[in-house]
Amino acid sequence: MNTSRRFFCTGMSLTVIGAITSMTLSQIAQAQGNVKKRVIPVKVQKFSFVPNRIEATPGEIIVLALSALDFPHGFNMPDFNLRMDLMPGKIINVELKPDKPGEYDFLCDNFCGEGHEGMSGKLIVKFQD
Ligand SMILES: [Cu+2]
Repeated sequence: MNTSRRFFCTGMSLTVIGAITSMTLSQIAQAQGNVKKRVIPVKVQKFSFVPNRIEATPGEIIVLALSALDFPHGFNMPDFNLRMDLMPGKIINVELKPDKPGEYDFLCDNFCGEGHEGMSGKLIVKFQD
Protein backbone atom coordinates (compact mmCIF):
# COMPACT_ATOMS: atom_id res chain seq x y z
CA MET A 1 0.00 0.00 0.00
CA ASN A 2 2.70 2.42 1.05
CA THR A 3 4.86 1.66 -1.97
CA SER A 4 2.09 2.29 -4.50
CA ARG A 5 1.25 5.59 -2.86
CA ARG A 6 4.86 6.68 -3.11
CA PHE A 7 4.89 5.87 -6.84
CA PHE A 8 1.73 7.88 -7.30
CA CYS A 9 3.35 10.90 -5.66
CA THR A 10 6.46 10.63 -7.82
CA GLY A 11 4.29 10.54 -10.93
CA MET A 12 2.52 13.71 -9.89
CA SER A 13 5.70 15.68 -9.38
CA LEU A 14 7.10 14.55 -12.73
CA THR A 15 3.97 15.85 -14.44
CA VAL A 16 4.32 19.21 -12.75
CA ILE A 17 7.98 19.50 -13.75
CA GLY A 18 7.02 18.64 -17.34
CA ALA A 19 4.46 21.43 -17.46
CA ILE A 20 6.90 24.00 -16.10
CA THR A 21 9.58 22.98 -18.58
CA SER A 22 7.32 23.30 -21.64
CA MET A 23 6.09 26.72 -20.51
CA THR A 24 9.65 27.93 -20.14
CA LEU A 25 10.57 26.67 -23.60
CA SER A 26 7.73 28.59 -25.23
CA GLN A 27 8.78 31.71 -23.34
CA ILE A 28 12.31 31.25 -24.63
CA ALA A 29 10.94 30.91 -28.17
CA GLN A 30 9.09 34.21 -27.75
CA ALA A 31 12.16 35.94 -26.37
CA GLN A 32 14.16 34.73 -29.36
CA GLY A 33 11.62 36.23 -31.72
CA ASN A 34 10.40 32.92 -33.11
CA VAL A 35 6.82 34.09 -32.78
CA LYS A 36 5.73 35.79 -35.96
CA LYS A 37 4.38 39.29 -35.60
CA ARG A 38 3.00 41.31 -38.47
CA VAL A 39 3.69 45.00 -38.21
CA ILE A 40 1.08 47.27 -39.78
CA PRO A 41 1.98 50.96 -40.08
CA VAL A 42 -1.07 53.16 -39.44
CA LYS A 43 -1.01 56.86 -40.25
CA VAL A 44 -3.22 58.97 -38.05
CA GLN A 45 -4.29 62.45 -39.09
CA LYS A 46 -7.35 64.70 -39.21
CA PHE A 47 -9.73 62.88 -39.62
CA SER A 48 -8.72 59.39 -40.51
CA PHE A 49 -6.72 56.27 -39.78
CA VAL A 50 -4.94 54.94 -42.86
CA PRO A 51 -5.64 52.08 -43.29
CA ASN A 52 -8.95 52.22 -41.46
CA ARG A 53 -9.75 48.59 -42.17
CA ILE A 54 -7.26 46.08 -40.84
CA GLU A 55 -7.65 42.35 -41.27
CA ALA A 56 -6.14 39.62 -39.15
CA THR A 57 -6.64 35.92 -38.60
CA PRO A 58 -7.59 34.56 -35.16
CA GLY A 59 -4.51 33.95 -33.02
CA GLU A 60 -2.26 36.08 -35.19
CA ILE A 61 -0.08 38.63 -33.45
CA ILE A 62 -0.23 42.03 -35.08
CA VAL A 63 1.55 45.22 -34.13
CA LEU A 64 -0.14 48.47 -35.08
CA ALA A 65 2.61 51.04 -35.53
CA LEU A 66 0.58 54.20 -34.99
CA SER A 67 1.97 57.58 -36.00
CA ALA A 68 0.08 60.83 -35.53
CA LEU A 69 1.05 63.23 -38.28
CA ASP A 70 -0.62 66.51 -37.38
CA PHE A 71 -2.14 66.60 -33.93
CA PRO A 72 -2.22 64.67 -30.63
CA HIS A 73 -4.89 62.12 -31.46
CA GLY A 74 -6.11 59.30 -29.28
CA PHE A 75 -6.38 55.60 -30.07
CA ASN A 76 -9.16 53.73 -28.35
CA MET A 77 -10.29 50.12 -28.81
CA PRO A 78 -13.12 49.53 -26.35
CA ASP A 79 -13.31 45.77 -26.97
CA PHE A 80 -9.66 45.36 -26.03
CA ASN A 81 -9.83 47.80 -23.11
CA LEU A 82 -7.09 49.78 -24.74
CA ARG A 83 -6.33 53.45 -25.18
CA MET A 84 -3.18 55.35 -26.05
CA ASP A 85 -2.19 58.95 -26.62
CA LEU A 86 -0.64 59.48 -30.02
CA MET A 87 1.76 62.38 -30.02
CA PRO A 88 3.09 63.70 -33.34
CA GLY A 89 6.64 62.58 -34.03
CA LYS A 90 6.33 59.35 -32.04
CA ILE A 91 5.46 55.87 -33.19
CA ILE A 92 3.32 53.99 -30.72
CA ASN A 93 3.34 50.22 -31.15
CA VAL A 94 0.21 48.43 -30.06
CA GLU A 95 0.53 44.65 -30.00
CA LEU A 96 -2.67 42.68 -30.32
CA LYS A 97 -3.45 39.00 -30.38
CA PRO A 98 -7.12 38.79 -31.27
CA ASP A 99 -8.33 35.25 -30.59
CA LYS A 100 -11.98 35.53 -31.50
CA PRO A 101 -13.33 36.23 -34.98
CA GLY A 102 -15.27 39.46 -35.09
CA GLU A 103 -15.18 43.13 -35.96
CA TYR A 104 -13.63 45.47 -33.45
CA ASP A 105 -13.91 49.24 -33.73
CA PHE A 106 -11.15 51.68 -32.97
CA LEU A 107 -11.52 55.43 -32.81
CA CYS A 108 -9.86 58.70 -32.00
CA ASP A 109 -10.91 59.78 -28.52
CA ASN A 110 -9.11 63.09 -28.37
CA PHE A 111 -11.26 65.83 -29.89
CA CYS A 112 -9.32 67.01 -32.92
CA GLY A 113 -11.77 69.15 -34.87
CA GLU A 114 -14.89 69.09 -36.98
CA GLY A 115 -14.43 65.64 -38.46
CA HIS A 116 -13.44 64.01 -35.16
CA GLU A 117 -16.69 62.10 -34.67
CA GLY A 118 -16.13 60.13 -37.85
CA MET A 119 -12.51 59.30 -37.13
CA SER A 120 -12.61 55.56 -36.69
CA GLY A 121 -11.70 52.21 -38.17
CA LYS A 122 -12.20 48.49 -37.82
CA LEU A 123 -10.10 45.49 -37.02
CA ILE A 124 -11.65 42.52 -38.78
CA VAL A 125 -10.64 39.16 -37.41
CA LYS A 126 -11.62 36.18 -39.51
CA PHE A 127 -10.31 32.90 -40.81
CA GLN A 128 -8.97 33.23 -44.33
CA ASP A 129 -11.32 32.31 -47.16
CU1 LIG B 1 -8.34 62.73 -33.91
